[in-house]
Amino acid sequence: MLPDISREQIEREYESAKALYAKIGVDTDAALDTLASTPISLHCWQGDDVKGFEVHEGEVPGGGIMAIGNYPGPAVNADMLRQDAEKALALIPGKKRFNLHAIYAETNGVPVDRDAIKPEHFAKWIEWAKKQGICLDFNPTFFGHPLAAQATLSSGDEKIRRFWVEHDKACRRIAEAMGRAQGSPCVVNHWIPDGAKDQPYDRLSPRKRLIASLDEIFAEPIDSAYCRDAVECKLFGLGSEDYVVGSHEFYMGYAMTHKNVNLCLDMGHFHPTETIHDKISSILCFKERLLLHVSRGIRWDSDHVVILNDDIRNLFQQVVRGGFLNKIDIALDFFDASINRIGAWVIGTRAAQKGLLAALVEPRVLLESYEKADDGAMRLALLEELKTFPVGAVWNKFCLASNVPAGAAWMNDLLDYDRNVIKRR
Ligand code: RNT
Ligand code: ZN
Repeated sequence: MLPDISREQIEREYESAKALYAKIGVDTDAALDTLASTPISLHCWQGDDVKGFEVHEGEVPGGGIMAIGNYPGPAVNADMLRQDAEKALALIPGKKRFNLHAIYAETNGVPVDRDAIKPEHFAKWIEWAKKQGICLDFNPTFFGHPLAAQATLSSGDEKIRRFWVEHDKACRRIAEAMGRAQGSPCVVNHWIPDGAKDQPYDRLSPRKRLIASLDEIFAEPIDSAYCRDAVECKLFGLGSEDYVVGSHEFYMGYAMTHKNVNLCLDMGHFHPTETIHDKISSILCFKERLLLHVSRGIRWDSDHVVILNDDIRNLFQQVVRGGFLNKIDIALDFFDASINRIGAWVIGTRAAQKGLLAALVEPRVLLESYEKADDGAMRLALLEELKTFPVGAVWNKFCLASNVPAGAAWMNDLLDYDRNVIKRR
C-alpha cells in the first residue's frame, strides 16, 4: 500500500508552505482558487486507444494515428469508456471537461456514416456529462475510415472532399447542440492527417483545396457562443513524413485571417527539439484565444503520457505570466496502450495541473523587480530555488479540498481498479 496522508498532516504542511510562499509575496490560497476554476479537458481516446465504437462492416484502416501497446482491458463500448472515465475523474482534482471524437457516436448498432451523424447520437454522452457536472468538447474524425486512406479535406477527388466537408459540418452542429445543452462553448478541434510520405510534386494544390473546404465549413451558420473552433497543425506523422498539408505556417495563416478560427498548438507537433511555450505570447498578440493540446513528444512519437517536465512547466509559466488563462483552452492529447489506461489519464492530468500550480505560485513581483534591475543572477537563482519550494504541500491541499486522494494515495485506487475491473474483462 502506498502511504496515505492524513487530513491533519496535509493541513499542517499547507500552513507552513503558505507562510513560506507569503514571504516571497505569493498568495497560495489565491493560486488554489485559480487552479480550481481552470478546466482541463480530458481526451476520451486514451481509454480505448483511439478506436471509437463505430459500427462498420469489415476492417477499417488506422490512418495517421496509432496507439502502441496491448495492455489488457481497453474500453470496448461507450458504457465501459464512461465507467473508466468516471474512475479517472474521481482521482483528478479540480475542474474537468471531457473531449469526444465523432467516432464515439452511439448509433444503437446501426451503421451511420460520418456525414450523417447527428446530435442524437451523442445524447447519452450529453446526459452523462451533465450527471458528472462536466462540459464536453468535440472533434470531427478524419482518420480510421475507408475514405481517409489518401486525403480528406484536401483531397483532389471531389466526392471524397465533399464527404469530409459534410462530416465536419455535421460535427459542428453536434458541437453546437452540446454547447447549448451545457451552457458553455464546446471546443471543436479540426485535425486532418492529409500529407505525403515522400516528396509530392505539388505542395500547393492540396493546401488550396483545404482552404476551400475550411471556408465552406466555417461559413455554416453555427452559433459561436456554443461552438468554438480551432485548427491543429503538425510537422509530420505516420505516412506523412515529408509533407503535411496542414502545416504550422498554413494554419497560422488561416487562423490569422479568420476571426472565429483559433489555432491549436499540440506540444508534440513540432521539430523534436522545438517547444511551444515561446509561441504563446506571439500568437496571443494577434488572436483572442488559443487551444493547447498538452502532450509529450518523444523522438517520432507525439503522444506520450504527460509528465511534469520542463516543457510543461515552461508552457504554464507562459500562460500564467502573460495573464492568458482566460484566453486559453487546455486539452490533453496523449495515448498509451501499453500501460493501464486509467493510470495514463490520471498521471497526465495531474501532471498538467501540477505544472499549472507551479506557475501560479511564482513570485511575480519579485521576479519582475530583478528583471527591471537587470539582475540576471538573482532572477535565475530564485527560479532555481523555487523548484524545491514546497509546492507539493500546496498540491496536496488542492487534492484534499477537491475530495480526491492526495499524494501517491490514488495509486492504491488504481491498483484496486486494475485488479477488480480491468484485468477481469
Ligand atoms: C493527431 C492530433 C490530434 C489527435 C486527436 C485524436 O496528431 O494530435 O489532435 O491526437 O484528434
Ligand atoms: Zn493533438
